[in-house]
Amino acid sequence: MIVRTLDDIVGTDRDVEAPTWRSRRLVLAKERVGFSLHDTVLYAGTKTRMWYANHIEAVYCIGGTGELVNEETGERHAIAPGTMYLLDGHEQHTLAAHTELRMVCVFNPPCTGREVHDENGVYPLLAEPDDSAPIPSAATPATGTPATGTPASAANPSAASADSSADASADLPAPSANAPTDTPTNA
Ligand code: 9YT
Repeated sequence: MIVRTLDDIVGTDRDVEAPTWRSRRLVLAKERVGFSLHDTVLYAGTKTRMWYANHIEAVYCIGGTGELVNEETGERHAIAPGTMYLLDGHEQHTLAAHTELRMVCVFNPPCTGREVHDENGVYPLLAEPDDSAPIPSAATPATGTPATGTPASAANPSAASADSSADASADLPAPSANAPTDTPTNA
C-alpha cells in the first residue's frame, strides 16, 4: 500500500508545470498499477488544446468552471465540479478555464512523469525501463513479504487491461501538425 499527500509531491519531479497548467502526479507508471492519477490545476483565463493520441484519459472536475470543446465535432460542454469527461476516442479537444480549474485525471497507459504536451497537444508514449517485468501482485510481492493464498490473476486484474491498452494504442492515428496547444489567453 502506498499513502501519499499533495504536500509530499509539491516541488518534486512529480509536480510538472506547463504554460497553462500544473499537474501533480500522485500515481505514475513506476507504481506499476496500469494507470496514473494526477491532480491538475488549469490556470484561470487560459485555453489548452490537447490530443491524447497515445492515451485514454478520464478527467473529473472538482473545482472551478470552464468549457470543453470537442474539436472534431464542435460540441461544447460546460465544466463545473461534479462533471467528468472521458476521452475514450482520443478526441482532439480544448479546455477553457473560466476560473481556475482543478481536475482529477486518470491516464491509461500510465504517464511516467516526464510527459508534457508536444506542439500538437500530444503526450509521447513513454515507458518505464522495466515495463516488460510483471506487475507486482499478491503472489509476487514487491516488498518481499510472503503472499498468503491469493492467486495472482484474482489479485491483479489490471495486468490484463494494461496489456489490452498497449494493443489499442498501436493503431492510433499519427498526430497532425496543425494543432497548437497550451496557449495562455490571459497573457
Ligand atoms: C485536464 C488536462 O488534461 N490537463 C492537462 C494536464 C494533464 N491532465 C496532466 O498531465 O495531468
